[in-house]
Amino acid sequence: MQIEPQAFDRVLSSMCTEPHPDAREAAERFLATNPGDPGTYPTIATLEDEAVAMLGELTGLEEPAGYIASGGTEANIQAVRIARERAETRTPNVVMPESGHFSFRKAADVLGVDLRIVPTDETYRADLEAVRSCVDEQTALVVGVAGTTEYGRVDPISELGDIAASVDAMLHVDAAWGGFVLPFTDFEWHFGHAAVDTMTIDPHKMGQAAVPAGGLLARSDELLDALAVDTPYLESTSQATLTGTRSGAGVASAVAAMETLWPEGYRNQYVRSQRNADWLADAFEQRGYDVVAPTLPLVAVDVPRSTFDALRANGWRISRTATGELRIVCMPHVTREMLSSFLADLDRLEAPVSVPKPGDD
Ligand code: 0PR
Repeated sequence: MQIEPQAFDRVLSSMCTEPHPDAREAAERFLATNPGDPGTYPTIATLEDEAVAMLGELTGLEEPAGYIASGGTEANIQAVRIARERAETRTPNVVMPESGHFSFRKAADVLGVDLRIVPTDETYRADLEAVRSCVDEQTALVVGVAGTTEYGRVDPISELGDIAASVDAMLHVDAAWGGFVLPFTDFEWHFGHAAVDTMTIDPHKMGQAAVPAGGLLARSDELLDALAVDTPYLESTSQATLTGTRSGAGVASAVAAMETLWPEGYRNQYVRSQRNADWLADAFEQRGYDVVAPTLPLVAVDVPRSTFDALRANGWRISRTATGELRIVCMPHVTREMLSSFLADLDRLEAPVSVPKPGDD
């Protein structure tokens, strides 16, 4: 097979990125290992413990429970599953702001829970009044997002925790994308800041690990126990993961990326990405576009549909929010040069077309 994967030089829509060279190398070495069978593959199982311990360090948790999942979707499904298992009612509901990721829709569907979606406010964050009036005795879980997929916003996590506690529900924070940049901001988002029970934080997004490496964290082993099933013919006795055979490459690459980059490498990356996002937002504003000011390295801007289509036709990998704004995620592979070249294409495409006069060649 001679085909090479596509380059990253025009990718502005992805929440994944080029893995760090150390992560790539570790992934290749551990390609044939299965952390789903720790009795047979003890080395990768030990590495997974390390990965979870390091994720705990990022998220204010001294003795974290958790595992490296296939991605944010699996981690979110499992968090809903924990809440459902622990709920006393047989008709549990989950309350989530509309900015929550669509993986919760899958979770609700698979797990048979009622997903209640509440509006966000004018700052694109969970509307606390709406959450308060939506929760009830059947609420098993309240979801807050720390780094929303569309606008990079951080919900008021601590207040959501209070609301969850008022009805004896759990609090899950989805920091799938934001988790590796938030440690360098003033946001209050993690286990050390608020009554968070479970969290999604994905090394394969801002963590610069290879795909697949998602992260599910829980405040205590007891929460994870809600997921455990017996594994009669394995040397280990139970399994809390959703999938069986899992990617040792993902686990090893997550450890390698975190060992190399935590904390200074990630801090430098955050600063660089945030500067790029702020610079890009300014550049759009100077051109007269409406911009949703970036609070994390993600810019949303209102450009006409025809311009968006023309940029895509020019090879730019860009995507849109549900309401149609162009969305640019300043991932590690996104450089200032790329953004300048993107803006040059935008200027060229938006320039008034000069209509040739009769007689012109
Ligand atoms: N939670 C949040 C906040 C997310 O942004 C995402 C993914 C997930 C959970 C689910 O994670 P997994 O995709 O790992 O299961 N957000 C992006 C999306 O679905 C991911 C993405 C990745 C998009 C690569 C494009 C891309 O090229 O839109």
